Amino acid sequence: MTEPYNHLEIEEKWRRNWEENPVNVNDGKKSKYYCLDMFPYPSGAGLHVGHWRGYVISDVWSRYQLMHGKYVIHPMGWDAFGLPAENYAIKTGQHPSVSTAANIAGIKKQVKQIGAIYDWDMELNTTDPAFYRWTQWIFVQMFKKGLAYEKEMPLNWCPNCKAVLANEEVVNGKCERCGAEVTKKNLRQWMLKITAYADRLLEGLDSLDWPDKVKKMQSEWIGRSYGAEVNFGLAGREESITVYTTRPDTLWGATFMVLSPEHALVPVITSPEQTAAVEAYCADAANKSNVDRVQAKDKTGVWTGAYAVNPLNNAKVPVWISDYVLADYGTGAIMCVPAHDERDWDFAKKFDLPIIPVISPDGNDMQNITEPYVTAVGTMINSGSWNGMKSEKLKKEAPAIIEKLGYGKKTVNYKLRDWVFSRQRYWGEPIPIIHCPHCGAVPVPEDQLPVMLPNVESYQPTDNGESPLAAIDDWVNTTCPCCGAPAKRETNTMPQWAGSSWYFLRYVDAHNEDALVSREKADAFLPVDMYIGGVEHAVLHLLYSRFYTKFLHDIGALDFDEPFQRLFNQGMILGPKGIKMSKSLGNVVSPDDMIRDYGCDSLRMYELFIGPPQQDAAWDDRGIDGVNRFLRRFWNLCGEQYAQDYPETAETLRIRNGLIADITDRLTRFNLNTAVSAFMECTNRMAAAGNMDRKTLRTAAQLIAPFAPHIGEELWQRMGGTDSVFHSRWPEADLEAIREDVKEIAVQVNGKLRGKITIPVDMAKEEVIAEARRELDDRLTGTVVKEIYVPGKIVNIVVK
Ligand code: ANZ
Ligand code: ZN
Repeated sequence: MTEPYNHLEIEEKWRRNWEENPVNVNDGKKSKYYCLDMFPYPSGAGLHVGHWRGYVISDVWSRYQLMHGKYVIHPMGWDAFGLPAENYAIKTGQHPSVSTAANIAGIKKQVKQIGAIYDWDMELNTTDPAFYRWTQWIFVQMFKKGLAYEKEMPLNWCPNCKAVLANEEVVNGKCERCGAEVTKKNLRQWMLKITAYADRLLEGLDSLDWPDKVKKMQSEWIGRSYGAEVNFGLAGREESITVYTTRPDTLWGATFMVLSPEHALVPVITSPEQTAAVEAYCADAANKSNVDRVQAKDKTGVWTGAYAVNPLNNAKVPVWISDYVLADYGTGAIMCVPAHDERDWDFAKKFDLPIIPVISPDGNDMQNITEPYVTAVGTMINSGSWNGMKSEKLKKEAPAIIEKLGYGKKTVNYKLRDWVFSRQRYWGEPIPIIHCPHCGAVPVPEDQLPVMLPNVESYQPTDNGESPLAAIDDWVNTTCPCCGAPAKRETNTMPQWAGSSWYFLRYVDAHNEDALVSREKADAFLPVDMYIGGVEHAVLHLLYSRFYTKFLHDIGALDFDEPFQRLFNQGMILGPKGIKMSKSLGNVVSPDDMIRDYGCDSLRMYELFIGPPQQDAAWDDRGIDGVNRFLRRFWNLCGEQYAQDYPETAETLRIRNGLIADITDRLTRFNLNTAVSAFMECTNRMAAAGNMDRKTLRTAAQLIAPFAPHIGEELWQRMGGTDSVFHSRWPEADLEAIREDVKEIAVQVNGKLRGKITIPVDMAKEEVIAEARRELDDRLTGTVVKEIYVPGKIVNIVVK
C-alpha cells in the first residue's frame, strides 16, 4: 500500500460505499445522540467555504458520538420560504416553487460533498405542504389557546411603490427598491403572544449548556426589570400621569417629567400656547425608528405647558414630551432624575432644568455636580425622611413603600414584545384563518389543513398593503366552517421564522401524516443534544424555537420544554483579506474547486485548522495546501511503516497514548484547530521515531476518521480493519504510558478553581496560558490583569 494518496479515488469510493451501507443505523439498542445543524436557506448562489464550517464541525462531533456507540440523529433540510425567492419571481416571472426546487437541488449536491453522515430519509423542506400543514396546525392550536390574536400595527410603508416593506428592505429609512422615504402605515396584523412565556423563557436559560454570551443576549432581549408605577397628579386637573421607574428610591430627585409623543395625555394637557409646537414635534417623531430615538445623544423635546405634582413632596414639576421616551415600554411616561440618569441629564442640560442629587457615594452633600452619578449607590440625601438610608436597601423597599402610601404599585416590566406574525407576501405559509361576517376569525378545521398556497400570476405586493393572495378571488372567497355563510380567507402569510421555529422536531418523524411528530418518536429521539450554527441566530430563531417548544409541551405534544440542550456557535470564515465574503466584492471562495484540487478531507481539515472555531477567521489558499501536504505525509507514513510491522516499544506506546489523550481532550473541548495541529505534530514525531507498530498506526487512522472520514476509513481498512472505522470504539488512552509526558494542571480565576487542562510537561508558558484561556472560553469575563503559571501545577488568571 505504498501508492500515492489519490483523494479523488478514495473519496468517490467511500461516498458510494457509505451510501449503500450507511454507517449510522438505529438498531433500537443504542442510545441516541441528536446533533443538529441550523438548516440553510437554499439561495441561488449556493454554498461557499464559510457555510461549510458549521457543517464540518457538526459532522466531526456526530462521527465522534458514533464511535461511542451512539445512534446519531444528524439531519439536513431547507428553510425555503422567504423574500429572495419571491423577489426573484417578481423579476423573472418564474414561480418561487420552481426556483426554490432548483436551488435545493444545487445546494443539496454541494452539501453532499461535505461527506457528512446526514440521514437523507429525514430531509425536509419548509415549503412542502406536507410540512407546512403542521406549521399551520401549530398556529391553529395557538389561536385556540388565545396566543394568536389580531392587532393594528404600524408597518413600513413605501408611498412610492405603494407597498409594505420588510425591515430588511428599509435601508437608512429609505425604500431599498426606489429610494423613497419610508413612512409608517397602520395595518391589521396577526400577533403571537410570546410575552405570556417571558418568565419561563428567562428562567429556562439556567438549565441550558449554552455559551454565556448567548444566554445573556436572550436575557437582555426579554429584559425583565422590577420597579414601581408611580402616579403624579396634574396641577389644576383631574387626570394623573403614571410613570414606570426602576428607581423609585430616587423619587425626591425627580425634577421634571417626560411623556412619549404618542402618549394619550399629550393632546389633553397641552396648553393652548404650546399646541402648535407640540403638534409639530409629534408629527416629526412619528417617522423615526425606535433605535434612532433611543440612541440620539442630542436630545429634543417641547414643554406641554402643564405641571405635575410629586406625590412624595408635592413639588411642582414641568411636563415635557420627548422622543427618547418610547410609547410601548412601561407606561410611555417617565419621571426624570437628571442627577442619576444619563438621558435625563442630557435633557436637563439642554433645556436648563433643575438637577437635584439624591444619592451620594459618601453621604456628603453633592453641590455643583458636573456629570450624572449613574452608579447611584450610596446614602440618600435631599430626600426628606429617607435621608441617611442606604440606597441599595431603599431601592428594594421603595416599590412596597410607595404602594403602601397609595402613590402607585410594585410592577415587573419586560422588553420582550409580542411577535408580529403576519407578512403581506406571497411566498410563505398562508395563515389558516377564515374571516366570517358573523363568527369573526375562525380557524380552518384541522382536517382541511394544509391551506395550500395557490398559484398567482402577479407576485407584486398590492397597493393597499395586502398580500398578492388578496387578488385571487376564487381562493379568497370561501364559506365559514362554523355557520356556512360566505366568508373570506386570511391573505397574510407567516414570516420565515415560522418553519424554523419547530423543524427540528419533525426530522425524527418526517413522514408522519397524523401528527407533527408522534409522542413515541419524540420521547425516543428528542430533544436536540447539540445545536451548531452561527451566532446571528442568538436571539430570534433560538427564542422563537424555545417558545414553540414550550407551547407544544403545554398542549401535551412533547414531554420536554427546552429544544436545544447544548449550543455551539461557530465563527464566520471571511474572505482572504479578512472582509466578509460577498458576491459583490468578488471574494467568495467556492468549495467546489477546493474539493477537486485537494479533496473533501483536506477541505474539512482546513476548515477546522483555520482558527478557533468560535472565532472568525480569514481564508488563506496556502492553508489548505499545507493541510493537504500533511494528509499526504500521513498517508505515506502509514503505508511505509505498516508494511514493516515493527514491534511495540515504550516509545510507540507513548506516542499512541499521547495522541489519544490529546485528540480526545481537544475534541471534547471543541478545540478543533489545535486537534488538527496535534495530528500534524504527532505525524512529525512518528516520522522521526520511524518505527511505529501497527496498532499505533491503526489508532492514528481511527482518531483522524471523524475529521477526515474518507482517508481515515481507507487507511483503517487497509491496515487490517474488517468493518467500518465508524463502528470501532473510540480508543481510550492508557495514562500510565504517558505519565511522564503529560500533566493535569488546575486552571484558576482569581485563585478559584475553574477547570483543568492536560498538557505536555514541556509545554511553553505562553502556550499553557493560551490553553487555559481556551478552556475558560467565555466563562472568563472582565479584564485580565495578570497571568501566573506555576509550572506543572497551576495557571491562575487574575481579572478585574
Ligand atoms: C427614574 C430613574 C432614575 C430611572 C434613575 C433610571 C435611573 P429598564 O431598566 O430598561 O427597565 N423608562 C421607563 N419607561 C421608559 C420609556 N417608555 N422610554 C424610555 N425610558 C423609560 O429602564 C427603566 C428606566 O428607564 C426607568 O427608571 C425610567 O427611568 C426609564 F436614576 O425612572 B427610571
Ligand atoms: Zn360564520
